[in-house]
Amino acid sequence: MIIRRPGWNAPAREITPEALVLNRRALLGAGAALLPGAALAQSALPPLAPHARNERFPAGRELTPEREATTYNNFYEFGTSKAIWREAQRMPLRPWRLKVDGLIGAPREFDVDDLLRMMPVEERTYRLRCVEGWAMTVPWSGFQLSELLKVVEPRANARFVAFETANMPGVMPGLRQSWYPWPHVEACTIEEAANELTFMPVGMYGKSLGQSNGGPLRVVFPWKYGFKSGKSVVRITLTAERPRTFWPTIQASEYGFWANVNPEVPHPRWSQATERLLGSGERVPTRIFNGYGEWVGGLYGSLQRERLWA
Ligand SMILES: Nc1nc2c(c(=O)[nH]1)N[C@H]1C(S)=C(S)[C@@H](COP(=O)(O)O)O[C@H]1N2
Ligand SMILES: [Mo]
Repeated sequence: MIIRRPGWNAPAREITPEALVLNRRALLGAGAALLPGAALAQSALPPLAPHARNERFPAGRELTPEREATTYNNFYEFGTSKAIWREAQRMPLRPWRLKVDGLIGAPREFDVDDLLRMMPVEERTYRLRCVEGWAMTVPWSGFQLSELLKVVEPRANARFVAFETANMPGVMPGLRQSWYPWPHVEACTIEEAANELTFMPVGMYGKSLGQSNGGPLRVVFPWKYGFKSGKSVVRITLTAERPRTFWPTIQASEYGFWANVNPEVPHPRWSQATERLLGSGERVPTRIFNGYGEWVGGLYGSLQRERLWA
């Protein structure tokens, strides 16, 4: 039985796109493409199972053209330019395992495809604001992190959640830049992790998540600057102490732990008052918490002495 709740629409895509089915067959038949280490091209990724669209978090702006969102990226493991999408195709997306460890019932390891069968996958459109001043609006497919937390049973003393990115020196030329503190780890509090906005995308625009946007599995915090939204996650660790994270280690005065979006708090080298939309190039005002204050504003009442906005 289908129960319709307000804000929920019929499944966005009930029909498997034909091209994906055909590509998958070709891939399974070809065999060679499945040799260990062979990258799965975006077009050959397993199609996403049909899932519902959750419209409780209206984006209030047009979707960024898919082409822009998938070819203009920050993914320093592949280099510091925005044009890493071709290079990133070399990262194999299967097999992919996610470890969850630290202060939980017992350490767990999930195959990403098993995880997708376990988790309630849905589509949500979020705005994403990079600290550099550009922004995009993307229909992600994924699951709420809180659903995974329920499964792994956090212990009472777990206060932080860290997300670690894959470390694949063979295909990630950026790792040779040894002055960066690899692997990429960013973290949040357990309250932020449990918030209903914290999402683990496995797809975008109705397709499996490709390499350049952090496939096969990433995290997104739509109310924080984009550098908190770690890509290609292989490990989630619950801790009692605040973990040492990537960007604050590089430059704490510019990129802090909290990184909540605030147009009134400039970056030391530029204003954060406006943002440039990928695609149209239009400049629009930036909103506090990137417009998500209704859901997350309450998380910070007792933290006023922290540097919440950098
Ligand atoms: N592992 C990893 N995750 C990362 C980054 C990175 O360099 N490495 N860049 C971050 C930054 S600065 C931004 S703005 C977003 C960009 O996500 P997108 O390329 O999907 O738009 O990813 C974030 N996640
Ligand atoms: Mo960013």
